[in-house]
Amino acid sequence: MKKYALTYKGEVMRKTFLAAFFLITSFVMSTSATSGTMLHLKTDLGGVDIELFDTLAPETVANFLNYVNAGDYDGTFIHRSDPGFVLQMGGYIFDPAQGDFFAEGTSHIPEDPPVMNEFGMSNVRGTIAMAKLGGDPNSATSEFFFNLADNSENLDNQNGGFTVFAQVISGLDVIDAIAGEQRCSSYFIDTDDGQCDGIIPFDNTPLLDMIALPTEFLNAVAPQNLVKIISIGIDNDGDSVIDRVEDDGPNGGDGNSDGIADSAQSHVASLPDIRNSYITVEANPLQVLGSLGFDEGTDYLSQADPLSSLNGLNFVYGFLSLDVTNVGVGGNADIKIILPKGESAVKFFKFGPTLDNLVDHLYEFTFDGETGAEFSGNEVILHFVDGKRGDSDLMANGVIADPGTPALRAKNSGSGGGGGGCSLSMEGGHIGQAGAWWFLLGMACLYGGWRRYQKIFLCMVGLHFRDSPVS
Ligand SMILES: [Ca+2]
Ligand SMILES: [Ca+2]
Ligand SMILES: [Ca+2]
Ligand SMILES: [Ca+2]
Repeated sequence: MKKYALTYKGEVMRKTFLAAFFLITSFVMSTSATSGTMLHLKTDLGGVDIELFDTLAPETVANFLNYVNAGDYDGTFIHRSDPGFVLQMGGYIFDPAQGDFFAEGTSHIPEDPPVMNEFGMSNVRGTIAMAKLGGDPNSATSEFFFNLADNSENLDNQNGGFTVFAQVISGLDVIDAIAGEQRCSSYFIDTDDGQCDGIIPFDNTPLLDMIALPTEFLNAVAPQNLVKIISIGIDNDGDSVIDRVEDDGPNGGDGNSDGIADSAQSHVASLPDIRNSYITVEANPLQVLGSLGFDEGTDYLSQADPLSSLNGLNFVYGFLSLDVTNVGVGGNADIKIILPKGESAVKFFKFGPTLDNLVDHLYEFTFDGETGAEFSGNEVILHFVDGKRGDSDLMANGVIADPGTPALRAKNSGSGGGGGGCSLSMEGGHIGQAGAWWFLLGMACLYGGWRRYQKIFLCMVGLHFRDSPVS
């Protein structure tokens, strides 16, 4: 009952939006006066940097941080997209082990007691406010929404005003992109036929890559069809890695061993790779890191040309994404990547466009005297020049855009320091010979547990399909 009512908040808002004609009241957002707590929100479709209005909505911020710091939002999905109005989340989690998405599989996260309304800041585009029950100003618990447009005329004037407690600093394009995704009801010709109804109506839930007939989905909703909050947490140094994650890093949270906590350095970040082993990334002290994360990158590997270039390599770390700002137009950035002690890389691969091939592709980032990777012990130094090879925006604009999606390579699966990743070793490089594949698959099974085997298998399947003749 309550679960329904919480989503019903949104419906009340929408209906009131359509019907209401309130006096216009002017609100001015005093963004310049605030320097509140910074958060990083990581979603399946990208990251968003958020500033909290600690002093302007203290109870609401404290309530929100209780959920954030408990990890309650991690894994929840964005359940309501109303393009041109709001994008709402912070309520529901889907666990397929518990049942179907539209049945027992979906449940509301536990809620703390509601907070008193602290309306004051206006609901303009890019602000974040708490959702609440219709007709009850003091009913906000866990759900919140991004204002996609200037909703001040409506939302400042109903139900005591919706409490704005934060604003987007960067990544509003990510929020807009999520709001632009296909919603459950939009898959169907008749959009009001109950196809999206479960414990509550999920008509407005963004669903990715569903296969639908006019009246039903051919595939059940799986976690990868939802846009989820992967993580949200305090990130006061603004490098996109949650500070408590950095604090759990190597050397007591000082991965580059300079005596300063990495969580207080925007040019240094420590974060776990796909094995959950920490990697530290360090830029020049005047530069700022961002968009950091590791991805298994199986589909990048499948696009290697020639495939034999990956022979004998072991991609245990996954692909690292990052960007570097404050580089200066046409400037240099030397990025140090510190691997776990005792590990060493021998090659470095990147995935993205180059000036001579504008299509995203996998290429080895060899050092040519100006750009490329150099190796020393457990460190890799990546040399970038803004606008040159390795800078994926290919422009001299003061930003090394996504120089990552590089692959670190260990010498072999034995000395690379641990499981995971994707190992390839093909005698003679004759890809496509079924016997060799099954031999390798068998070796992979023998070598490691299911998780490693699964990754290797996926990688092999990807490579195999890529190389198979198309008829
Ligand atoms: Ca950080
Ligand atoms: Ca440090
Ligand atoms: Ca940092
Ligand atoms: Ca650039």
